[in-house]
Amino acid sequence: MPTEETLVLVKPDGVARGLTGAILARIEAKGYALVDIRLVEPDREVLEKHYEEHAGKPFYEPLLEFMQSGPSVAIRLAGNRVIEGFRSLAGTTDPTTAAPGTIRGDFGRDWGLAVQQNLVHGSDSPESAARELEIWFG
Ligand code: DAT
Ligand code: MG
Repeated sequence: MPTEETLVLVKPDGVARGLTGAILARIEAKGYALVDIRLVEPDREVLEKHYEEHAGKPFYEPLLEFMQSGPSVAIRLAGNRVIEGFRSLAGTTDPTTAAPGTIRGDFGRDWGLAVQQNLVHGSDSPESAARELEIWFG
């Protein structure tokens, strides 16, 4: 089976809080391979494509605003079952209730802001991964 790839983002809160290294350490300790990594400052058009499934939801506009509040780190990550594996490392969406031991569970919480600032993004399926890697890495 060919090695799978996924898109990981360390979101603006993760970069601003100086957690990029701690997050990368967990990814590397798990044994996944960094294929490409770059600091990005996406414009609205990129974010509209990335989050198209959420267009029209109540958190959509605040989410796009938050994602433009500072740089993110985009990572092309490879490994066997890496899509599922990184989602497991990240923890569930709401950082308040994400399990301890996960990135979101250990480093994230609800800051009382309009959008959950949950530190990382990981693609949720092979189709999403292919689509999102094209958006962020071309
Ligand atoms: P995930 O990032 O776990 O794949 P998602 O794709 O459902 O979650 O949502 C994308 C992002 O949008 C998520 O990381 C944080 C934000 N978000 C999702 N649901 C939310 C909600 N109910 N309130 C505020 N922000 C939300
Ligand atoms: Mg998602």
